[in-house]
Amino acid sequence: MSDVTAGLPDDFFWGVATSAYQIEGAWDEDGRGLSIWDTFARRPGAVVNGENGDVACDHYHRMPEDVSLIAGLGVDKYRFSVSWPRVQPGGRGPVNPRGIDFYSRLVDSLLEKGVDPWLTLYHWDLPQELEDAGGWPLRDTAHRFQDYAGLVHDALGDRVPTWTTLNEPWCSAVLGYETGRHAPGRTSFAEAMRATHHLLLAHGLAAGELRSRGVSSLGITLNMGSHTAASSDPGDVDAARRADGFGTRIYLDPLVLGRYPDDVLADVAARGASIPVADGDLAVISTPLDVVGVNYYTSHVHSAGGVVPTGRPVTAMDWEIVPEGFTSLLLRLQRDYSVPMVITENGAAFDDRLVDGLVEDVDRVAYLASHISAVAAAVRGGADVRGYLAWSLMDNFEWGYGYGKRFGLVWVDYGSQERVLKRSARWYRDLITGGL
Ligand code: IFM
Repeated sequence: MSDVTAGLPDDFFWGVATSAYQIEGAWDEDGRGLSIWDTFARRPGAVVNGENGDVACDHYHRMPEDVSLIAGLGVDKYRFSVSWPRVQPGGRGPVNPRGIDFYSRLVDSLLEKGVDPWLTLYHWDLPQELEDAGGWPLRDTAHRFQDYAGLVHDALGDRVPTWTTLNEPWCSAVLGYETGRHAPGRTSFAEAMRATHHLLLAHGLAAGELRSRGVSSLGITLNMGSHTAASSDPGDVDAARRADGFGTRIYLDPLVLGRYPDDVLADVAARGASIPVADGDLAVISTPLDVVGVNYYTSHVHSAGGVVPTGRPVTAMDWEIVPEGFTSLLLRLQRDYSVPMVITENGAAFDDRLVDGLVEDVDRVAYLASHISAVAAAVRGGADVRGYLAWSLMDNFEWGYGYGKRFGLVWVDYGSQERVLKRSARWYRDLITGGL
């Protein structure tokens, strides 16, 4: 066994991940409705170079060859997301048969090639009509999500074993409604807090819906990192506490422990906002989970004045490379929440170059090796981590950064839509199939 994976159990699984808006394209085909990202990306200045997901990796049309690519990597699982406006265009009403058919064919193709489909219901592409009605700050959106979960399950529940409700609700709530850097681009802390609660409620309602239909592998995916104080100065310690509170505990405490953390509620109130909890919500939100999906990219050191750079090497996103923060995060999650975990995303953007048909992305190989080692160290230390899914299968639309940031194991030529395995893809395949 490779040193990188030392201590991982024999049934540890491997995969790759993507999301609908980042790869599919076909934004106006086969009855797809508009999503908040279609609208936001057209807002001047919202995305670098004015780029958008209209075409992206054209995966909607190239799905069969992409499934062959996935299977060729030797992975056990492929995590994809369903585009809500593709299968239920306005976010209400009946299913769009042509939209759901795409996912049905995708699932069948994966199963034919021996790859387990892992379905995420929501990776940030809210139907625009629901945003126009109030978006995530509106409680009704959570009920619309429950209905949508049922529609997707009606069509795919017989073939998809693993279901994730939401991907990274922090991004939906905070980047979407507080900082305005993601769709829908609103800038209100109070709305972000309402959105946070309604996203969690949406998760709980959908989880209950799926559970009642017999789904036995159910979870939510959160983006998290380790937060440490730059010094023992009380201002620094409090900054780290707040970052952890708003980044991790505001989600996992209600999800796993059935309550919001008191210190976070006090922080929210101090900023003149509130979390609109109605009777019974916390019981819904804490519907038991089979798995918590962990998305890890970096960790932060905090001072009273903000995040403190530590001088470590960074990725093309300017994110510090901190594998040991990954180990400590997983051990802490095990200690505080004790739920099975899967790494649903981990990876890095670097300034890759295609030279003579090759992409020698040795920095990505080093990143992946050090982070998989970090997971293995956490497992040896007692963390219950069941699998690892690399972000991402292929280069794709990196939200506000457009196509300039490449996270893929596979290079995408956006002109010709040619796919080229990077060195990291070959390395990952060899790791999984025992060649390393
Ligand atoms: O590309 C994103 C993905 O959509 C969600 N998690 C983080 C990735 C890298 O920024």
